[in-house]
Formats: sequence, structure tokens, C-alpha cells
Amino acid sequence: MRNPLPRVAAIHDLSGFGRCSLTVVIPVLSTMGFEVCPLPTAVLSAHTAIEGFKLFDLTSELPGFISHWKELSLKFDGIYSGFLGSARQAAMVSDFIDSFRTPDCLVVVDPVMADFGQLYASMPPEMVGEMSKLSAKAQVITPNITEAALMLGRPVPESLDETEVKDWLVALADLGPTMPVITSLPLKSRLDRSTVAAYNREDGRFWLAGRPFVPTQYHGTGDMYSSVLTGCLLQGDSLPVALDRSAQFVATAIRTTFGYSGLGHHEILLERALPSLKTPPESAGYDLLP
Ligand code: PXL
Repeated sequence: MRNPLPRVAAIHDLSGFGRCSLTVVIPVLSTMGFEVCPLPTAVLSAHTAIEGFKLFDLTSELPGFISHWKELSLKFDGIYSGFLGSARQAAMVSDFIDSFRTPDCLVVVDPVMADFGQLYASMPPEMVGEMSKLSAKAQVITPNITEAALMLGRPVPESLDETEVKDWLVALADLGPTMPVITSLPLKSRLDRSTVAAYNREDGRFWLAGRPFVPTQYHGTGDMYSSVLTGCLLQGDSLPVALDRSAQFVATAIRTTFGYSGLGHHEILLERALPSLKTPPESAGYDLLP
């Protein structure tokens, strides 16, 4: 029997402060009508961009948690992984996907490792190769431009034109996923916009979506984007509509927060934006990349 509430295994860290990972994934997918089963990869006092963070790595606990889920014969409509507590966890997540994936299960891997040209503070360099291998197991991957560059062994570009973007997406699809999505894309013709690009290897089409830049940065927006994208694809939206809906959601959260004075980069008002997930999509703002 199908799950009456579609169920998603969410393999991410739990950070006590600083919106990211499970504190984003759970409310977003829950608001969209999914049951989220968290498999925490690490517990942190605060995310790794906040100085003095404490990280408790759960690598040694994961096999026991996963065995218990096997004993319970849990079935998932989606498997969505993100920040891992150690490079060794990538192989565990890969085995998890092999064990729990069914023909209709959507697998999304967000290879969370880096941003703004740099690996996150807790990331060992071998995570790059491990995340690239893990990406081969997914239908959808959602690296930002820094993660895409690391996975492809290319320098982080200042900007890319349309032809280069297509080349990057095809190179990511060559790692194995059917639908690579690149976020924070510095597209030459749209440097005034926050842009994502995607490729669907199954129909050979390339897509662009985005929203005008707001002159600020908030942590956790990548996790918001990938969470909404996962929910949209699970609820049956097409890839371009899912790209656009996710961009719309992140833009709403950013604009809601930006209007207040005195809120820090770690304080995006996610809860204020959640109700917008219940409304029908705005007229779709995606483009085909010719
Ligand atoms: O948002 C990505 C992310 C997830 N989890 C942890 C992080 C970060 C980015 O800094 O530190 C713990």
C-alpha cells in the first residue's frame, strides 16, 4: 500500500541555532504535506559558519538506526540527503538508498560541502569525491556553484554564459544523476538575479529560474531551496515549475526578513514564509535555456 501521507527520509544534521538542514527540511516538507523521518548525521550547537560551534558526529550510530528502520520495513516515497557528519557517511547513505529505494521513490542528494568558493569548516577534503560518488545514486542533485565546481574539478567561475552553463550541467549529469540543478549560478546575462539552472537528461531540456537579487545573504537558503524542490517534485510538479516555486519561496523568505532592521544573517524568518507553500504557484517564471 502507498503511504497515505507521502513519507520522506531526511538525512541531514540537526543544528540548534542558525536555520539549516533539519530545522528547515522538516517544517518545509511538513507544511507541504509530507511525513518527514529524520536520520540525523550530526548534532551541532549551531551551524558551522557560527564561530565556536560544537559538532557531535553520529557516524557510529547510523548503522544501528538504519538496521532498526529495516526491521520496521519502513517505506519511503522520497529520500533526501544533505550535510553529512563525516566522509564515511557517504557510503552509508549510498547503502541506505540501495536498501530503501523502490521504483517510484525520488532520491535527491544535496551535496552540501561548500559555498563562496570554500569548503565549510567541518568538511574534510575527501568529502568532495564521496559526494560525487553519492550523487550518482540520485535522480536530482542540487549543488551550489562552488559545490558543482568542486565535484567537476573546475575552478569556481566568476560568471558563466549560457553555453558554459549547459556544459556544466551535462558534466554533472555524466556523474550519474538524471536532473542536476545548479544554484547560486553567476549567469553572465543575469548577474542582477539569483539564478538556478537545471538539465533533464531524459528529455534533453535545460531550464532557468530565479528572482531579482536582494542585497543581503541569509544562511539556510540553499536548504530551503532544495527542500521545496524536493516537495514540489514529490507532489508531481514538472522540473521547471518546481525550480520556479522553490525560487519563489526563497525570495519570499528573504524579502520578508530583509524588511526588518537588525536581523542577522542567521535569522531568516522561515516560519513567516511557510504559509506561502499552501498557495497555488504564481504564474510560472521559468525559461527554457536554448
Ligand atoms: O546550509 C548548509 C549547512 C548545513 N548544515 C550545517 C552547515 C551548513 C552550512 O554552513 O554548517 C551544519
